[in-house]
Order: sequence, then C-alpha cells, then structure tokens
Amino acid sequence: MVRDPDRWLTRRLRAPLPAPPAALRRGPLRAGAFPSALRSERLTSQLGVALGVAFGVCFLTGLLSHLIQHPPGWFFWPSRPVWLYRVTQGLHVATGLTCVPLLGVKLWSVYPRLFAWPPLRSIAHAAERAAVAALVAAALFQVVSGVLNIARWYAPMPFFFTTGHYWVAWLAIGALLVHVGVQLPVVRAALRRRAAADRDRRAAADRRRRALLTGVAAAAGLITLTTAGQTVRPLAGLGLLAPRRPGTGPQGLLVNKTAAAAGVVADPGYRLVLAGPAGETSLDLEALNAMPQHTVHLPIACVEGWSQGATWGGVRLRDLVTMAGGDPDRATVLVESLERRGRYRVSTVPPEHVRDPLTLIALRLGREVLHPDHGYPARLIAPNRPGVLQTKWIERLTVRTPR
Ligand SMILES: Nc1nc2c(c(=O)[nH]1)N[C@H]1C(S)=C(S)[C@@H](COP(=O)(O)O)O[C@H]1N2
Ligand SMILES: [Mo]
Repeated sequence: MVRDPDRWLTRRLRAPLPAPPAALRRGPLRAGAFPSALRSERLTSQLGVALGVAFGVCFLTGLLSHLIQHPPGWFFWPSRPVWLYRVTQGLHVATGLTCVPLLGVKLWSVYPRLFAWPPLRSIAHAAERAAVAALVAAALFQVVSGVLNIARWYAPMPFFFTTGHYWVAWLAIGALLVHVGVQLPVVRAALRRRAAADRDRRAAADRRRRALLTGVAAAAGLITLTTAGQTVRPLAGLGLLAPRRPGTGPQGLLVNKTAAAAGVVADPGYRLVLAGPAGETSLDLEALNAMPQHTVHLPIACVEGWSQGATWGGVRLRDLVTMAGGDPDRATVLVESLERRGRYRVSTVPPEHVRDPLTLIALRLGREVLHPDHGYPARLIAPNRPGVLQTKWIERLTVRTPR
C-alpha cells in the first residue's frame, strides 16, 4: 500500500530515466556546442516578460474582436466611442506583429536546450518539454497565420483562418500560463541576480545583451510604426509586415473586396427590400434619396489592422426601421448583400447600433455616389463596428423587434 500517494507520484515522475548511449552525443548534442556568452537566463527572462505582455494584449484584443463578431447572449459592445474598435484591433495586429522579432530572438536564446543531454531526464522532464513544444508550435502558428492573413495569402493555410487562429489562441494562452507558472521562479531569480563574482566578464556580456535587446526593441518598434502606418497617414510611407496604404483605392479609400471579386454588377432596376412588422416593401434609389439625408464621419476599421476614416452620406438605419414598423430603440436588423457567395454577405446589427443616429445605410462617399467597390448602390456604415460587419451592396434589410 502507498502511504503518501503524492510523494510517491512525485518520486516516480522525477526518477531518472536511463541515459541514451554516449556515442549519440555528437554535433549539436556535444557538451559546449553552443558557446555564445550572449545567451543567459537574464536575456531569456527579459524577452519572456516582453513577449508575455505583447501576447497577453494580443490575446485579449483578439478575444474581444471575436466576441464582437460572434456575440454570445451576455455580450454587449457599445456603439461609442466610434474609434474604440479601431484602437483595440490596431493593438491586436501591432502586438501580434511585435511578437515576430521577440519570438525569433527568444527562440534563438533557448534553442540550444533542444539538444540538452540527456534528452529526457525523467517523466516530469519529458512532460515539461512536451508542454514547451506545444507552446512554441501554437505561438508560431498564431504569428505565421496572422501575418499570412494580413498579407491575404491564404494558399498556405488549408483551413479557415479565423477558426484556426481563434482555437489555437486558446491553446497558446493555456500553454503560456503553464509555462509562466513553471518558469516564474527562474525568471524572478534571473531578473534579480547581481552576482559580485566575475564582474568584468559580466559587464562585457551585459553590454552585448543590452545591444541585442536594443536591436530587438528597434525591430519591434519599426514593425509597430509600420502597422500604425495602416491607420496614421504620415507613417504610411513605411510598410514592413503591414501592406495596406491608406488613401489608395477608389475615392481615396482602401478596398478589401472589389465588386468584381464579389460578383456584384450594377442593376439599373435596383430596389432595397425592407421587411419588418409592417410587412415587406422595397425602395428604389430615388425613394431612398427622398428620405432625410445625413452625413457622418466614420472609419472603416478592418480586422486585418488597417483603418481609415471617411465622410459618408445616406439614410439613418433607425428611420428605415421606423418605416418598416419596427421600434428603432429595440430592433435588431439583419443585413443581406447582393453578393451571392462569401462569408461576409450577411451581418446582424444589434439594437445599440441600430439605435445610434450615426448608423447609416450609406449611398454616398463624400459628395459622390458610392463607387461599386465601396458597396454601390447601398452599404452599411455604423460606429465602432469591425469592417467585416460593414456590409456592402445591400439587397435586403429584415427588421426584428423583440416582443
Ligand atoms: N458584402 C460584403 N460586404 C463587405 C465585405 C465583403 O466581403 N462582402 N468585406 C468587408 C470588409 S472585410 C471590410 S474591411 C469592409 C471594407 O470596406 P471598403 O472596401 O469600402 O473599404 O467591407 C466589408 N463589407
Ligand atoms: Mo476587413
């Protein structure tokens, strides 16, 4: 009978495993195969803290974006301030891209451990290594898939980006929390340590470590700047991992999907179908233009990190809800596009956005009629809403008022 199962298990897990034959100890497995004095627990710890912060912010802002696009019953996302999503999603993409150099150097600082000898000291050691492997794989997956998505290069991804990126984020954050739990004592000791011995050698190594960290910070800063360049015009000339240039595209505004790509062609007989408690009607462009017109200045804030403000003109969604016999303060509106296929042809506008007087069915950009690529004849533009939910080429609005 086992007296103390806890200690028994610990002893079992920590019991040394037989070492593999020493003859296998060649190449990178040799003792002293990685002589760089630049690698240290201190460097790895500092990079780890920076990476942890960037990853944490990236995870939270990403989760927020996911919740806005797939809101569960308890979730509430306000329509004001109008720029909030622009900021949170900009942060998501910027912190994600910052992880590229941080992760690269951090992996460089620890990869000799891949060749630790013996490879598996005990069952506990094997479990630790497996957990680190899962973390590294998940983190690399997130960074690589995110960069590919920004570049809109889907060929290397044999899965739907959003779903893969979302679920692996949970894997990564779980593995990260375990990793932090295991490494926290090591990190704290490494960050505090100031051994008196070997002062000169340490000073030289410290200088090089600082130079390396400065390089990493500069790379991270440059990437962040160029990401911000997707939103902040004066920085738009730069562009590293962030390929979009604000101000380009028809009517000076970026386009994610063109009318041609969506298979939408202008139809002179266009009518907007409006369905609600009062039944179904349809409005042609003349009727829409005869309604009270409003002008708003609102950004398109794409999930991929670019955003750009523009002046839109058109009809308030709440006026259309009233016309359909719905309650403009409580109704939800289903928006459907003329686009026949495509994941973003339908979106739901929740009550707080329907209610907001800034939410328009836009007919104009500036003083001009919408360009086909911006959603002609009519598109949705609402405050503080992800670009992917700003449905273009609207064919039908269905008003639903709760009982
Ligand atoms: N019907 C439809 N609407 C759509 C899309 C789409 O693919 N189909 N793309 C969305 C995305 S991802 C963005 S960022 C915005 C971009 O609007 P813009 O092209 O006018 O800048 O439109 C949104 N509206
Ligand atoms: Mo987008």
